[in-house]
Amino acid sequence: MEAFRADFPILHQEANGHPLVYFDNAATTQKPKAVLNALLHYYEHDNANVHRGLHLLSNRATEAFERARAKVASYIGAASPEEIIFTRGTTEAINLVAQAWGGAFLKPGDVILLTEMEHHSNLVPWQQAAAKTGATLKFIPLTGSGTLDMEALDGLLTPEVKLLAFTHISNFLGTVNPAQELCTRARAVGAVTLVDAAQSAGHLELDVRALGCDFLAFSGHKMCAPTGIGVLYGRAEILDKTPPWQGGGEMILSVRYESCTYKPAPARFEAGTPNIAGAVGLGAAIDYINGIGRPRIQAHDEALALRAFEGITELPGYRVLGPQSPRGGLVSFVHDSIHPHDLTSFCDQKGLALRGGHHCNQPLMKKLGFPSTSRASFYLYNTPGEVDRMLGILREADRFFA
Ligand code: 7TS
Repeated sequence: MEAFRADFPILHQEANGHPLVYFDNAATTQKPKAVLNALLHYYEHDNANVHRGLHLLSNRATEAFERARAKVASYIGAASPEEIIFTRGTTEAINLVAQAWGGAFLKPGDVILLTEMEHHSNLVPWQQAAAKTGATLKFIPLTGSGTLDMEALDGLLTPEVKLLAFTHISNFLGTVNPAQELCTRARAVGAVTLVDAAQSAGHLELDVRALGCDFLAFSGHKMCAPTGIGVLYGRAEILDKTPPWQGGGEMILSVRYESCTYKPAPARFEAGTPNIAGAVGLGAAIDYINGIGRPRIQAHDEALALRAFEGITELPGYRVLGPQSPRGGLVSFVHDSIHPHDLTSFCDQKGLALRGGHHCNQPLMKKLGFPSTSRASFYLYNTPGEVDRMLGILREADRFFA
């Protein structure tokens, strides 16, 4: 995999006088030249607005935009490109579902079932939907090792549950949730399912039909694509009955002064000029990832996470949170006596980019009793040698702060 490092120009620099080690991939990944070139090519050759101009460039831009939609559809096994809605990212995709679907179908007495390990993006929109509709929030608890308590699910999955929304991989604990089983069991009580695939889409193979989910959301920037582009997959039957959430150009069939009629999905959910270049970049990112192969990326990321898990666990003073396996490509850890912010800053001084903070998981962080943690998250261009360098720096920090 080390050969792929050459595709990422940004990796080849020093940080604070040391070779950069970029371990903040759960926040955002770096972009390969293939994606940067696709953006440049689009702006140098094809740039125009989509779906409207009757001219050559507009037609080329529209074709590039729709080609990207088709690539996304096949990347996640959707039945057709009409099931793919372009959004700003995971956050906007979930807000779309919470406001448009939730606003239309949730009512007092209904239950929105989440898990205790959701990113704020898959929590706050549901708090808002609950406040507006009178629905109630409930949470699948965690076991001591940081996995979902699947036995508690039996009692929670009552007919009142109208929606189960859960993260595929926790961006805080690294836990991989049993997405297919969760969707099957939710469907058995008639609940709609939403999978937050922000931490899985760039790392492992996804097949929305095999998962059996109704909605799935992810962000391009966590899988080699630019920021500002993301995806909401919605099963055709459910999108057909979901009303729009934003109004504007491109989402209407005809408009009178007092009222209008809407286009079918996905246009109904894409009001205004979309992020055309972002979609083109996402298409290029998908080609790039497919060229390597997700099973290879997944095996690589998981091997780095395991190496880090075992290495950090053996260091004096440190503890890794979450289960050892199965685990996505990240580790969150704490030291007995060093504040995570001091530790993360110490690492930065050595050229190692970690994330320190609450990782947008404040309720769980509070429940577990930590102010924050340090997190290392890996991607296809990281190496075992970099993990070993991190272990050396963490050992140094233990001595430095003693
Ligand atoms: N869901 C999960 C599981 C995430 O990890 C993130 C971002 C989001 C949703 C939101 O994605 P966005 O692209 O819309 O912002 N996670 C992180 C992180 O772990 N550090 O920074 C952002």
